[in-house]
Amino acid sequence: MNPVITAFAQAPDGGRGFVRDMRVRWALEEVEQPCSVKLVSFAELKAPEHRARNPFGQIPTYEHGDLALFESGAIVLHIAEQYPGLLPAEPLARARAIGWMFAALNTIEPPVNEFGMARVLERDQPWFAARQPMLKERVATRLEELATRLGEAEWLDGAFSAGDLLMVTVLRRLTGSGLIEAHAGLAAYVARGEARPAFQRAFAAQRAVFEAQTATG
Ligand code: GTB
Repeated sequence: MNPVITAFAQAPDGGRGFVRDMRVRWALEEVEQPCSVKLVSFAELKAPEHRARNPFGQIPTYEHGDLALFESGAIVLHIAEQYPGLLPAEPLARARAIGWMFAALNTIEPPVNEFGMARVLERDQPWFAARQPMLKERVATRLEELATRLGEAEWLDGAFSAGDLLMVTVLRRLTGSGLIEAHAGLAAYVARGEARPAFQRAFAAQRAVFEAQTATG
């Protein structure tokens, strides 16, 4: 049996691959493992059946055999540990790659998420405009630091790893904001990630959900 992952039945991002099922789909494509996708409506997310998979009523989740997992980072780490291709075998390089996974999720994603969610959910608030420069500055600071570390390198630490996979998915969320575009090295890094055949396959699969949903209204 293939693993089963969950994704939104109605993509809120217009099929741009910004939702967190994308990182799980991409990881599975990198290690060439097929999966089944269970689409969940917003109402179903908060129903007991889905809360048994994820107590917070969110996607993505991952079920395979006796294992049920939530949290996209934990799922990607599990996939990377199960199959070769996403983590170096050498222990120290492996530890550093896992460190980059945490950096993507714990250091870069929080300000990126706060900035993105404000633009989606808080536009009508009287304090929206006043808060934007602060949120933008927090993201810009982290991007500057990340760009400095990446320098001219292709990936964050040697060969492409699950750390790069997560970092690229986090940075993609900023597409069109001007923040990534301000750093040619980071923009090229994201483009390299997006050019990977596994990314392209994962992107097409999540995009197909959006297109099917658009076709049926
Ligand atoms: N820490 C968890 C993880 O990494 O798995 C966070 C999971 C999470 O935030 N899931 C979101 C969700 O299920 C979808 S990805 N939200 C429903 C809810 O909380 O009720 C977040 C997301 C949403 C929308 C866009 N977008 O429109 O661009 C991008 C990302």
